[in-house]
Amino acid sequence: MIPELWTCIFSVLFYYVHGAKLPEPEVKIEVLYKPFLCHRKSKYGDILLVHYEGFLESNGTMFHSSRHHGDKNPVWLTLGIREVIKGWDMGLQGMCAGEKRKLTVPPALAYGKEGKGKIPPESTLIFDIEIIEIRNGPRSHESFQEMDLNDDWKLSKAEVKEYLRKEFERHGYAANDTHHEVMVEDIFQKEDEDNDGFISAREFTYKHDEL
Ligand SMILES: [Ca+2]
Ligand SMILES: [Ca+2]
Repeated sequence: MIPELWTCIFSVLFYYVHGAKLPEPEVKIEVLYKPFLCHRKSKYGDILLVHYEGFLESNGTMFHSSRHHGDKNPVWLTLGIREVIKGWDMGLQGMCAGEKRKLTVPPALAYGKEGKGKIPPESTLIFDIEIIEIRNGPRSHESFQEMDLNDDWKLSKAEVKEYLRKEFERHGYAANDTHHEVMVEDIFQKEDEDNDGFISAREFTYKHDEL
């Protein structure tokens, strides 16, 4: 068969496989301030200290400000485990301490059809968020042993995925295979420094991105 025809068939197949899907909802990210010095960037599993203001896109109403409401302290959160809305898990990655971002979060990545408290159903939300501090998530010897199910002193992708599934359940969220696989790939890309397909105890314990 002539190559052009193959290309044509492939394009048609590609259209049917990918074109039929609804577009994934996205967070719009605007960087308002980026510090000159950045020793490390936020990633899945990090613990972040943030100050934020949240607004309704529809009429500009501020529904929360961590600086003015409650105890007026910044808030701690763990990134990437759905402790916060999806829009934050997606929009707060790769940030430096001191960086400020404006996130525009569609309802599907925020409080959806239900809304919550002062937030009406189907609201697009706008957040001004400043990261005050970034800390490593738990990287103790104990948590490594807990993850290393077959005790071979290295973590396979299956073991990390199983750990994520348990963590999600522990926090009261339904397990999500596709989401976990994306997270596992992201984790291995950053942690498996010698690319052997496993995270060794050494790779797990020592943080090189802070040097
Ligand atoms: Ca293992
Ligand atoms: Ca490795």
